[in-house]
Amino acid sequence: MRQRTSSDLLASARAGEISAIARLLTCVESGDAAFRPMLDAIYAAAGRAHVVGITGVPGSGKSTLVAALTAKIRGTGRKVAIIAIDPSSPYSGGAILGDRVRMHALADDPGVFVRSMATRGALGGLSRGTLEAVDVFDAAGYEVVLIETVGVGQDEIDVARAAHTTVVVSAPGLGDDVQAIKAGVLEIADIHVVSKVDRPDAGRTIAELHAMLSLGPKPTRQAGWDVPVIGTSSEADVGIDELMQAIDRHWQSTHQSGDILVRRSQINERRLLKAAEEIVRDRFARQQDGMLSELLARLDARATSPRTAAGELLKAIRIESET
Ligand SMILES: Nc1nc2c(ncn2[C@@H]2O[C@H](COP(=O)(O)OP(=O)(O)OP(=O)(O)O)[C@@H](O)[C@H]2O)c(=O)[nH]1
Ligand SMILES: [Mg+2]
Repeated sequence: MRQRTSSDLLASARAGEISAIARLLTCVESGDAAFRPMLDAIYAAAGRAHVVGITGVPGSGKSTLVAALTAKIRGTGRKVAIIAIDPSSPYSGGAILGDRVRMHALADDPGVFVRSMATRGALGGLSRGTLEAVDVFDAAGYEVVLIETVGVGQDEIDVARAAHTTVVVSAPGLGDDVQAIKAGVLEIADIHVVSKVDRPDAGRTIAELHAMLSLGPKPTRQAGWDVPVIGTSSEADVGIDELMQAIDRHWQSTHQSGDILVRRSQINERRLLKAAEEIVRDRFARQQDGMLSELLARLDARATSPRTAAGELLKAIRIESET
């Protein structure tokens, strides 16, 4: 078979060919420099999708919610891509698994693509591959990209920095306090969800969250946007419509306020700096035997300082665009 060129692949992906999308994802994940022109083409073709981060503590019902939300969004005709970071359930091989009828319907839907990404970036949080996977889906015409991350440590902050809209999920019965109340997490939410409202203890969780929001500093993420608290039940199909509408409203609001331009620019700045950092790290790693060990010896002897040594190293390895 003829080797497909990158523009062939991209065209097939845009036409909705699943195998072409899968192939592009494999290329971006490989990180191989040979695919850089393809990445450039993908990036150039991206820029339309609404990237929504869904985060929350383990077991708060994120995956179930993502499945229910995806079904709703599909109902409006939009295509949905799901990226699950460190998933424990219930995704497999590009489809959503589950015993619920709704999820079965999604499993056979060509307008839904699920990608699990088990690895984290070397620099912590979301890996470069995650954001490049977002570009692939975006370029392939998926209108909505949902990124599910388990909210442990830095991840929820990281997903908020990569998404246009961030949904923080809390659930009743996972502890005494509203789990969202961790340093920095209240502020990153554009939308709060209290899931599992079919449970009797959900009312208390919602009340606690409202109390926290009224006590805490006003979220400064976007002026003119009141962060809603939405109760949902994926089991009983409660609040999912409302959540979809809030997500859509937030998207429109960022466009009306011009905030979308700021967010896009912030996302690009982080990506640029991370990419540069990665290139430098790569080069440093390859420099192990030569100058690096010599500089380390001088550092050990305190014959130079880290800052001066770094300057010498950077000068010597001459990082150029071919990296
Ligand atoms: N009662 C009730 N249970 C739910 C609901 N949504 C999810 N659950 C249950 O909560 C548990 C965790 O759901 P998941 O969707 O896997 O939660 P998660 O946040 O994705 O979990 P991790 O990915 O492991 O962090 C499962 O046993 C679900 O069946 C709901 O609306 N109501
Ligand atoms: Mg999950």
